[in-house]
Amino acid sequence: MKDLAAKAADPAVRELLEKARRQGVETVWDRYEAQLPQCGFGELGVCCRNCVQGPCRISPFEDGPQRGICGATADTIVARNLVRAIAAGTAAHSGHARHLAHALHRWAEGKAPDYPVRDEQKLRAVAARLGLQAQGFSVKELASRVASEALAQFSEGEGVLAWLKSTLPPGRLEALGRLGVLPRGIDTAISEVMHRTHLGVDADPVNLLLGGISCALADYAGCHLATDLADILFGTPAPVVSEANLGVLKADHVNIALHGHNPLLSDLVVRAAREMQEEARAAGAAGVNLVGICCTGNEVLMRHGVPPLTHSVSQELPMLTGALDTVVVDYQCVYPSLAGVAECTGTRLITTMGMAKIPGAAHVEFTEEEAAEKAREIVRLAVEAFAARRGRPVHIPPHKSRVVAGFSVEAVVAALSRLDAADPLKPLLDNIAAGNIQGVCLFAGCNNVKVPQDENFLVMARELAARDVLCLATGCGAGAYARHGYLTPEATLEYAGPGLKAVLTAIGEANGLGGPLPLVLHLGSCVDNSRAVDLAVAVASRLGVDTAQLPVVASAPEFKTEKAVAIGTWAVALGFPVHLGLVPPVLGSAAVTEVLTAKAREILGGYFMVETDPVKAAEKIYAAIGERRRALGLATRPW
Ligand code: BF8
Ligand code: SF4
Repeated sequence: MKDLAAKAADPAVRELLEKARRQGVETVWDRYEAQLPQCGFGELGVCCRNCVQGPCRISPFEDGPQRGICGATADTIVARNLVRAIAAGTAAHSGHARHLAHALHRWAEGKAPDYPVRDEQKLRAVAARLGLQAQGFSVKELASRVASEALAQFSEGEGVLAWLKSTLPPGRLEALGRLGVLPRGIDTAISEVMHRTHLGVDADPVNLLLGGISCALADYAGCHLATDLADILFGTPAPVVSEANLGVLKADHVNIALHGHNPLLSDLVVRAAREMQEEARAAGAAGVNLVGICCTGNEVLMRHGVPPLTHSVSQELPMLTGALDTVVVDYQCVYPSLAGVAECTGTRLITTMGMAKIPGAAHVEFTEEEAAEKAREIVRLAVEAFAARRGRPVHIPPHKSRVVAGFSVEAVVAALSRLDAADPLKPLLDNIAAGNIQGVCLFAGCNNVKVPQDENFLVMARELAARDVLCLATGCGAGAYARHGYLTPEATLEYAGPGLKAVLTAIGEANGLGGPLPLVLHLGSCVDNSRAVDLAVAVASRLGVDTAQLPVVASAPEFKTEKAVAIGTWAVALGFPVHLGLVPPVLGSAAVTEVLTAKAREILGGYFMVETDPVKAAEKIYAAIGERRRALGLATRPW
């Protein structure tokens, strides 16, 4: 068991990992071990494959090659690799956003009947924020205008992108403008990074990093767009109670896992499953049981209370229960290894996007025009898979935790307004000023096979909450807290410091919960990091300070993907300290490392800090919060 503890903090994951071992099913942890020792050049970021004269690698030792064949230095290569990662992350988030914009646009044109506006209030709020005249327009007309505005963000335009201009404080926009890093279009920014990192274009590491920051700001616009449009199409989340972890599977139900990112597909599967319970019963099941994996899981938890099953590195394991009939995926963070596991366990793996197929999986091509029909087809395939699994042994680890999720900004403001209807942010600000809340930490990002799954998230939230730091979470980080019972009032009573506990209790009681809000507030999927920015910007505007002065920090303690790199970079650009729990592949360049950790602070206010030990990381975050409190003239407490 000791070596299992080094792989995952979640007992359900460990249980299935042991089962995988017994059955000889290969997992991500086995493949990681097979990769060891990993390439030191790659770890330092000094390997370049940007042309076919290479691959070139820069020696960390003085007597080895110090330049690539074209003459590129370690500084150039490290910077180029980093900004290419930002571009890939931006392409993923904004591809997701564009997909939503197309659906809204097609609905407005009468071509995608399954995507009506479900939250007119949000549509009107977004239109107003963008400065669009709404009065006198029908919902369809307004949807068309908002969708057109959204689609216009992608190509090169004049002036500041509407989604940046309408969501960031003017002072911050001015500062970013002076640095020349405001992107002119989302796709423009991505393509410019690909251009400038081609052989023989930009060789200046600082200039390259500025290009990366510009692209990361385009990523922020894409994330915010995705959140706004998903709310318009599927509803703005409100607090919801559910459960999380492998124990949410039900042996006698058709179990369908929704995995990937875009609610465009998963939200319709939720609706189809509700209508098709009878078909499931006709096949001998007690009903259809939907569960979520990764960020799609977050989307359907936030809006429908669908229980999250597992996250990120443990995504292969639920099939080993023998109870999972179908895993439906769209795109991003879906391990291709799922196909092999599905073959062993008889699970049906269904890909749905033309651009994201997996050899060995069934494919149901999703289209916006026939979305509801495709969703029903998927549920039907799952019912068939259930019928085929009867008689096979099932073992569901008995672990699950209660979850309270659904904290959109609108929901947080509504909860706060029960304390002060005229000025909802005031109780939050007063408590920050009084020190009952020392500051805020947003936990974001993935699990990474190099860290015992969830461990860093759990340790850091406990350490910080005990010191009255308000914890927010998104993505697989929020999933970790969900599976370990941290999204509950009980966790607040157990782990929060006295000030934080009092504040969360006052808000909870004012909202009729009879107890505190959860220890960690679940804001949604990774694109929903934009919700955290909205909250921070609202607080900054209310205080009349810049975001870089707020006692607010972001942390990605187990980050993995290029999307996470893009998010971390825009968080720095918006003025926040960002903690990373793994060492990013930049240490091969002292110059790049210096820019990310020190220079960034001078010019942006935000900066990266790397700390792999979770207790020390919490201490550093607390120190960063304290430093900002002191600068605002607020009292601090020692660690
Ligand atoms: O967008 S946290 S592993 S699922 S990248 Fe992926 Fe990372 Fe999970 Fe969501 Ni985000
Ligand atoms: Fe080598 Fe330069 Fe080509 Fe990179 S771009 S592979 S450093 S020659």
